[in-house]
Amino acid sequence: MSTSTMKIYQAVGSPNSRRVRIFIAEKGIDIPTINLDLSTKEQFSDTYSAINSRNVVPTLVLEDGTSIGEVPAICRYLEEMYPEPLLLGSTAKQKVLIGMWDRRMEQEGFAAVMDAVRNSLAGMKGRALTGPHFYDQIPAMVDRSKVRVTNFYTDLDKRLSESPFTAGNEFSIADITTICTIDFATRALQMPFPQTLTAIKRWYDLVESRPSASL
Ligand SMILES: N[C@@H](CCC(=O)N[C@@H](CS)C(=O)NCC(=O)O)C(=O)O
Repeated sequence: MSTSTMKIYQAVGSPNSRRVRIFIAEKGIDIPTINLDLSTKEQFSDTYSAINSRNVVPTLVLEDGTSIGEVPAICRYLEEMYPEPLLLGSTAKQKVLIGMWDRRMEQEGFAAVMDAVRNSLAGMKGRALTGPHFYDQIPAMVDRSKVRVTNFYTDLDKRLSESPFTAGNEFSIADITTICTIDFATRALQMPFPQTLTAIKRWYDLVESRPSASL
């Protein structure tokens, strides 16, 4: 389905952009994409600053020029506009449980990986946090963040031993955040989940086989 009047600004190697790419693919919609090169700091150009004043990707720009930043907000808009298949739940209970698990995956997993990466990589000097302000790296945070990632894996394995998907019986946005977290930790921190965590392995093989996960 074409949505030719919206546009999505994103970056190829950005895990937050990937969350939205997978969400869009699961919806089966087609949104024109504009790629930014974060390595040349294109997110700070005047043109993009006018689109997203936090200088981060992704941003969804609507037909009337409205900019929507923040992954959960972008996904909420797309869910409202293109309900099938539902990825944010149908009943009140399902919606809040999916919201709860998505937020937990983001805070306990994704943010921990991001902190370890941004406080350690030489290329991130002065960019320990995303956004328009510049923050020094705190090397002491790296080890703690890696412990958080290890604990995230243990807690996730327990959850997935009790539930087919992250937020319950159905695939949802929470699974998208989870797989993006794991692949980001594997690629950027060389911290894949331990193969002894068999519940994660069962879930990962299932989610990785979806065509959207290749994006
Ligand atoms: N909370 C934001 C986070 C967006 C974010 O941090 N994006 C990263 C890429 S994954 C970025 O734009 N980085 C630019 C930079 O490092 O200056 C969201 O949900 O969209």
